[in-house]
Amino acid sequence: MSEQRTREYGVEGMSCEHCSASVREEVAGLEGVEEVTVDLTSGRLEVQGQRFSDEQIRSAVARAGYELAGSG
Ligand SMILES: [Cu+2]
Repeated sequence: MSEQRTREYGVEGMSCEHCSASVREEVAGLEGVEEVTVDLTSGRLEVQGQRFSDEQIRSAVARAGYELAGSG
């Protein structure tokens, strides 16, 4: 059974479009992720898809070189 979900995260440290593009690419490459929206100004990351976990998102954001807000 496929369960569609939408989750929002905050990303710290993005300062330009290159940053947000890196984050978007890494997260979009995750299995189960279908749509990724990154708002550079607010640092908001919105992910739509199926069966992705917060931990996967955290790792993908880290690979891009950034951190989820409030992850400490
Ligand atoms: Cu940048």
